[in-house]
Amino acid sequence: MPVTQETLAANVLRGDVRAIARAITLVENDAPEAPALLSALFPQAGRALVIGVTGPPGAGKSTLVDRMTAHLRKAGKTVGIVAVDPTSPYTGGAILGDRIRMQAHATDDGVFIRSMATRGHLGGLAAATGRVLTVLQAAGKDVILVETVGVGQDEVEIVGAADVSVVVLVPGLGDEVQALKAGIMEIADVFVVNKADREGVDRVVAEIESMLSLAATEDGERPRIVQTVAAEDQGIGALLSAVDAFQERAQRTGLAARKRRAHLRREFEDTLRERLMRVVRQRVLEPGEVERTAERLEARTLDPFAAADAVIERMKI
Ligand SMILES: Nc1nc2c(ncn2[C@@H]2O[C@H](COP(=O)(O)OP(=O)(O)OP(=O)(O)O)[C@@H](O)[C@H]2O)c(=O)[nH]1
Ligand SMILES: [Mg+2]
Repeated sequence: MPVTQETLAANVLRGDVRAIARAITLVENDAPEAPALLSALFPQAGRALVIGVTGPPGAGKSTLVDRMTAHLRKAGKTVGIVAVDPTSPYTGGAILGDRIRMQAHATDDGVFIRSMATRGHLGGLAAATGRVLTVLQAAGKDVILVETVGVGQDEVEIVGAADVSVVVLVPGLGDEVQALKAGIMEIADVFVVNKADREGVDRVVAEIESMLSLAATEDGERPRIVQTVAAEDQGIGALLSAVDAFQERAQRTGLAARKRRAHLRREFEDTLRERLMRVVRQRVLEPGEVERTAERLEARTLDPFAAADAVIERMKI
């Protein structure tokens, strides 16, 4: 018997693992069934606490996520994990590594783990991640952990869209802290200095502190800096406390609501842009028109503004 969309949505809402996996595949690939499915799930989403975890490659993000999951499970919380993996598509070594590391949770129905490739998403990676989060939220997960490598703008954006953004650094990065500053430092709600069993922890902490002392904050509160040894399960409780403390404060000050609204506005705008382009491709552009336009642009007999305006003109809007 074929599973109807309604049954699929109902099964996701029940938290059925196979239904969640199937639904994520549909929305990630922007399948024809995706819009109806998301419409059914969206009203039930929005209750989970979304924690973004980012940082340089190899900082220990997956190990941290794994340990945070164990702690959250002990506290009776259900957990969704989304690892946005740059070693796409689908066969990267890092995914395999994450899988093995997180195998401890593989038989636990209260944990759902999913890796996402970073390329090949219609409308972009951030939009695809948003859709995947909607599924996991509707499935009733209490906490969703999103891991990305903080190197690309997309990945930074995804973590910035979480309720709480955790930036993971490690000793011995040196100038990298400087390099990372522009992108991920400013989205940090909580800093983690992982691999605190290594030399140079104090220096990294001092660097973060001096950087934070220069930054203006809305309510005078600065992001907390937590030291962890993820591999030894040290500092995880303190990290989760810092996350909770941030979220409590954010809810009190209204920052949490503002963050969520800004994120949803973006999600709407991204989706609209993507849908508009699709309509234009299907109904307005003639076969080969884009190529012909490119040729005229190259010959400088047409400019991009005029070309775009001409298309809009034909849409009669
Ligand atoms: N010494 C030490 N090693 C750690 C610690 N935490 C993680 N590691 C090790 O660091 C390596 C990388 O850990 P991962 O958790 O895969 O790091 P990641 O940031 O997820 O890596 P990517 O996803 O590939 O960017 C592994 O060999 C871990 O065992 C720690 O606190 N101390
Ligand atoms: Mg990882």
